[in-house]
Amino acid sequence: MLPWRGNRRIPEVASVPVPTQPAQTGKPAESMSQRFQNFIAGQWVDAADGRTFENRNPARPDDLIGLFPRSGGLDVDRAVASAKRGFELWRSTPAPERGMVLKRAGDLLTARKEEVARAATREMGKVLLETRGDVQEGIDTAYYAATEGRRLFGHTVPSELRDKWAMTYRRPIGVCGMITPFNFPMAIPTWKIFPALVCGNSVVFKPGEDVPHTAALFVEILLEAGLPPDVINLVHGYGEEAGKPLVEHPDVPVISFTGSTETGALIGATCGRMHKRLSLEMGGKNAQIVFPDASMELALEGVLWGAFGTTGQRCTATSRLLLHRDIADEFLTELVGRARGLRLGDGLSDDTDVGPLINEAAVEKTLSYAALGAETGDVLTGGAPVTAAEMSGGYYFEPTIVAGVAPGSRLAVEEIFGPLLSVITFASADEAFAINNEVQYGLSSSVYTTDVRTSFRALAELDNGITYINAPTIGAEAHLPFGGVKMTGNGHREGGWEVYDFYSETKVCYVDYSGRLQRAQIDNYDD
Ligand code: UN1
Repeated sequence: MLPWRGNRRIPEVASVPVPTQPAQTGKPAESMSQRFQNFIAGQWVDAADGRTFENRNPARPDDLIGLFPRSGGLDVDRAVASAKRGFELWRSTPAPERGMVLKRAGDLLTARKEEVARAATREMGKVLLETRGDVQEGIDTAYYAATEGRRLFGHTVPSELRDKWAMTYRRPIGVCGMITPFNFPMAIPTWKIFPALVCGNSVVFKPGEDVPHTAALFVEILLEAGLPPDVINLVHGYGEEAGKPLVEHPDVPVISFTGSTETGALIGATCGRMHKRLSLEMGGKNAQIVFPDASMELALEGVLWGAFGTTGQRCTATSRLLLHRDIADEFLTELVGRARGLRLGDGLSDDTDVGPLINEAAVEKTLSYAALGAETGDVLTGGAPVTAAEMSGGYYFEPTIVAGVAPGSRLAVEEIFGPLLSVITFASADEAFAINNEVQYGLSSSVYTTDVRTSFRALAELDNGITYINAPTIGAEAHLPFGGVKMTGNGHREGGWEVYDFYSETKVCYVDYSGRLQRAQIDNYDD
């Protein structure tokens, strides 16, 4: 059993069914064939050309969750036109009032937490304990953003001239295009959409094609909370067909994307050419570093959770374990035993520790890295997909640990996004920190030690946006800035207080009440 399950069992809500037909007014129109729709210009509508794609449960692919619109450029055009109208309305709504809508969204998410968590697990596979946490992250983000409606501080500073006032305030920017991944189907959309909304922007939301149902529930909740319809538009579909026209649309000045570094580079090129404001959250190759003075129990629990929680599908997942050579053998023996004890299964089942991967392509990718591990290292456990008939054809992969990985080799530097942990040994803090830093990514890092000097050296020297001491590489809190350095990001942060800068434009205001021409940067006091 995984350490994160602990003793504190959350009582199951008795068989809450995942609705295929949300109950509120303004609901997506769905037929008996579970057909979902886009939300554009205040209406639930099909894709312009009527095409659809299937959304299936990765734990049992014969479970068809529904058909969703396979949108294209025309749908995006309509959504952007609507969002432009919404922007005009929303920008003039007082920010505290905008905040109240988010407060109600937080309340509704709280009331529907179990239902949304179940829908999310059904479509993307991670265990219920985790999708509940995912929804909770959205709730926390809602309440933080709601109160920000009463702050959104500008600055008032002294002017260098007499009888002159100088200050700044924040203005909304316009239509924001939000492109989100599958792994946090509620938290990540809320990280982007709530701050954008409280700042007065409108939104076109293109969720990951593996998690459209959670996105539909989210939009439904926003509408029920009182968000005016044109302010939020939902366009389902694939990145190349629906995401690309959104990124390229001239009336969308802001893009926020979470996903692969490869796709982020393409988006970055377009946004650079079109002078768009862009926030990128991309790959990671996060390391947990364990020193001999650490609590071994704590470090073992940390790496199990960091590497195999969410089936390794977090940008913050622990993908490398850096072990001091003096403790490596003992630590690995214990770790392998515990990894073998993890129970794979449907995330909706109470007995499951690790759910399936998101799809077949993810299984193949993880398998190719496991094969590389067999060639170049030592596969201590796992290494193969689980195809047993009793697993309902789900996309399961054994938790895999590869030891003897050479620093700089592909297993040591490439993002896998699956349950595969590469183990590297080191002899000194200098060496460990250098190995941590030698990858192109820089999201999170974790150091297990009881030495205060090693701890503070790590905080200073590790090239990551987030460093944990005695905690795993995953688990960032919603009210602190989230993001990474190097190829993980492009300098922006989500969450916390910093994200409000991204979603607002600074207006500088000078008011001269001297009644005469005063010239800045010129000595006015002696004339
Ligand atoms: C991600 O993996 O894309 O810090 C986000 C964490 C979570 C968020 C992860 N709160 O692991």
